Parts: sequence; structure tokens; C-alpha cells
Amino acid sequence: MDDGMVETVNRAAEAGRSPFYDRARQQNLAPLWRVLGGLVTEFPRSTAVPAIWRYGDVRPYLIEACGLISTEEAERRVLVFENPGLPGQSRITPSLFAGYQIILPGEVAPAHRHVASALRFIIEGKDAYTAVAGERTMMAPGDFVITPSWTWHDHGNESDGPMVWIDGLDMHIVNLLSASFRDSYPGAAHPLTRPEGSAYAEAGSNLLPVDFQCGSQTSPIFNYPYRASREAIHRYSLTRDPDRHHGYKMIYINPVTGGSAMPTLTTALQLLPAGFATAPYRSTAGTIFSVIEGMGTVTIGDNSLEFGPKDLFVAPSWFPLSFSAASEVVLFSYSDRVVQEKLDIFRESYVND
Ligand code: GTQ
Repeated sequence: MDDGMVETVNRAAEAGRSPFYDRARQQNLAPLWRVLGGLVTEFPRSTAVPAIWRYGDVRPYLIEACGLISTEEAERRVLVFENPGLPGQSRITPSLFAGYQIILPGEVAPAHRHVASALRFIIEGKDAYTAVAGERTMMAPGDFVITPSWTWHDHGNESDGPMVWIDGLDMHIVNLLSASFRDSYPGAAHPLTRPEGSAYAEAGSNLLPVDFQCGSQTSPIFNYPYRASREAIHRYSLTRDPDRHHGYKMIYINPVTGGSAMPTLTTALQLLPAGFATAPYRSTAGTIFSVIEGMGTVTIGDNSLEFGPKDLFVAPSWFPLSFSAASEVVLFSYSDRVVQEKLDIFRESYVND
């Protein structure tokens, strides 16, 4: 049966029960036995489907949006990646949001704060900044930038070209828990209170100030620059053979706790050597991938998708996932894995092992 009704329910007898169901509904009561199979499934049944957005197809829409609305009017000029299995819901997976934000020279995305945490992963452009809690960071392609829960943040572009980044947010998790608040800053930009580079100077080198106080579970480093992360994964790749399922995959961590850089999103950098093919792997953490470098093919369930630089694709929960790298490939990815780990529900398996 695929309607969620458990097999023990006798369909012929159901008709005789319907007067009872009607009366129970008037008391706001519903029979579990009609829905149990769909509520407590034998294995994950994601409502999301595998999908890819190729940058060459998407970019013209971003440019067109710039002619239609200013960042000031939009507050955030973002085109949301909507999973084809979840239309109209601003979801790329049931739990995660992803969007492309574009900001033009001279524009400022005004300061606000919200309970939802956001990551930025930079795709195109230079010399645009994000300011978080009074400190600015300039962003470059491949940089991973965090705006922690409830911190003031604004974005500005001081270059002569557009800047595009991926926004990854946990607002669907926050909203599931009915825990969302937001606040607009009175004024476009929050005042700058710390010199640029302060956070990285304090926490970016495996050292912390002796009296360092951390009031949050989010990493104090709010820009993990690509030049450092790329160098790190390259050096790691020289030390061992690639993992069968992941190639070389490293998690961005909070240096204060050793845990995930963000409390609700697991973020990772992955390198696949040229010619390398991974063995199929699946996990309960639906994952969004952004291609930084290289070309290849990703197989998600029965879908084989060719990808190149700046493309974005999504592997929903429990779909077997494997890669074939035509050239050396570097991927950024994020998922809700850390949430599942905290709840003791994360599972992964190696398919066909
Ligand atoms: O930059 O704060 O894509 O609040 C969606 C919601 C970006 C942001 C989004 C947001 C932001």
C-alpha cells in the first residue's frame, strides 16, 4: 500500500467506520491506523527529488532580476532554489533553504538580524563585504561566510561588478520549532566596532586569546577564506589515498568546540582527484553541493547529472550518491547532518558494500 495506511487495516471494513471517523473529526480526533504507515516510515521518504541548477542557465535570471528590483526594495535580492518536488515552499530539501543572492556595485543590503542562521558561499565577484556584529569581512569566490543566529548583518558591494553568493539558511528548522524572530536595524548599516580581520586574528590559527569568552555555539570565525581551505585540502590530499566514498572530504569546524562551524548546518569541502570515481554512499542528511572547481558526473539515485564550475545540485536524504571526476573537482556542501547527530538520528550507509 502506498497511501500510508497500514496493512492490518481491512479496507472493506473501512466503509462501516466512516460515521465514526466523521464524529471523531468533530472532536478534533483522528484515527492513527489510517495514517501510521506514512507517518512512521520504514526508511526515509524524502519529498525532495535530485536536481541540478547550471550556472549558465541561472545567471541570466539573476541579471534580469537586477533590472526589475533594487536590493533596497527587495531587502535581499535572492532567487530561491525550489526543489521540483516541493514547489512554492522555498525549500531545496524539506529542512533547508538555498538561494542565489546578487548585489550590484554601490548597493547595500540593509542590516537586520534573525534567529535563523545563514551561510554565504561566494560564487562570483570581489570586493563585496558582509558585516557581522560590527565587523566587516571582504568576500572572494570560494569563501564560506557565517552570519550566526541573532547577529546584525548587512552586505555591501564596493566593486565595479556584480557579486553572487549562495545563501544557505536553517529557517525551515527554526520555523518547524516555531522559534523565529527578526528585527530590522534602524539605518542601512550597523556601526563598525571592530577592525576587519579581528575574528580571524583571535581564532583563525589554532590559538585563542587566554581570556576568550564565547557566548554562542557558532564559530567565532565568520569567514573561512578559500585560499586557506583550498590549501588545507590540497595538503591533506598529499598525505593519504582518497576515501572510497568521499575522496578527500573535510568539515569546517568551530575551533572553540571542535564541532561543526554552525550549530544547525554541517559544511564541508571535498576534493576528488582527476579520474576518480567514488563508490555509492547515502545518508539521512539531504545535501546541497556547489561546484567550485572541475567537471564531472554525479549520480543521485537513477539520475546522472553532468556538472561544471558554479553549478549547484541537491542529493535528498537516502538517495545513493556517487561521483565521477573528469578533472580535479572541488565541492562545497552543506546539510542538516549536525542537527541529526545532536538528536541521535543520523544514519549513513555504504551502498553495495
Ligand atoms: O541575507 O539575511 O536568502 O534573511 C534569505 C533570508 C538571505 C539574509 C536569504 C535572509 C537572508
